[in-house]
Amino acid sequence: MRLVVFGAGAIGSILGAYLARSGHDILLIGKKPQVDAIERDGLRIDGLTNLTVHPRVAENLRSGERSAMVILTVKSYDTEDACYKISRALTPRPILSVQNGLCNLTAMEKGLTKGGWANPRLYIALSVLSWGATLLDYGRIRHAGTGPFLVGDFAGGRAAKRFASLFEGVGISTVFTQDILSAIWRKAIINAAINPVTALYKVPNGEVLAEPLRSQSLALLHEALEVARAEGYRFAEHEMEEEFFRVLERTSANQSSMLQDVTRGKRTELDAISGEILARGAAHGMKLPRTERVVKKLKSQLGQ
Ligand code: KPL
Repeated sequence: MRLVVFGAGAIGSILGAYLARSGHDILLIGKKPQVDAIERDGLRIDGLTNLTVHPRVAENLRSGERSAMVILTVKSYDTEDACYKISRALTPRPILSVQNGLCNLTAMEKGLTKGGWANPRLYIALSVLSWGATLLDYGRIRHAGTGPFLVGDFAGGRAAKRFASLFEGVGISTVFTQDILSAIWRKAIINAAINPVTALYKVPNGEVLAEPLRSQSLALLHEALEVARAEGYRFAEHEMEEEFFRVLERTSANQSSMLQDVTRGKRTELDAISGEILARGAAHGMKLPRTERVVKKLKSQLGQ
């Protein structure tokens, strides 16, 4: 099948590589250094999977490109712009977000509508993927940890089930859920607890299992959980804590995506994760001192 993977970061590259290995014709859209490296040497994945593939790569999506479906793996702050470009180049078709953060659905709808798609919700599928993935160098990615891949949509599974069978067909186990927004909130709570702390102290995820970072992260988890509750999501505290520890153990050797961004001097997804939790908390009149403090500290460390 011809497919576009829009976003050649660590996750987009691994998904693209799995699909290409199984014979799908993949076009990976990425930034120049990544595109150049993949064109020259191929795309190499190490760790849980070891493979080298040679997908087609480009910096931009050409109008009329053939693609049955689109997989969106850009950073959350690029979602609207990427979706605008996709909808300018392609007529409506299923599009799956594999991203972090709480704002992607809104940004996708905005971008796709601006580019001319009517009723984008009919085509949008969302997902939650908790894999440990690191961009070691351009064209070289380490796949360090797996976890569940949940997909869902707003059209009774019409879009999401197509992606689920696509990924199942290439050996990536996928679970369809009726309630993907709950799953996204759960992931955002975990990200809000782990990512800013690992980015601030520059430690791999596993170090959050020990004190003093464990208590600091758990405090962030509890604040984010309160906001989720105010938004109508009733997650049990002990279940969220268990999930938090499970993710840390499964990705213990890995650096969080936020720490990788900080290390590489890239913009982080702090606003789309903790910033959005603060904004939604404020809308409910809530005070979130621990989240506020960590956001402030990290922003001042990054000079923002
Ligand atoms: O999603 C993640 C990330 O690094 O962004 C995990 C691995 C769950 C850590 O929060």
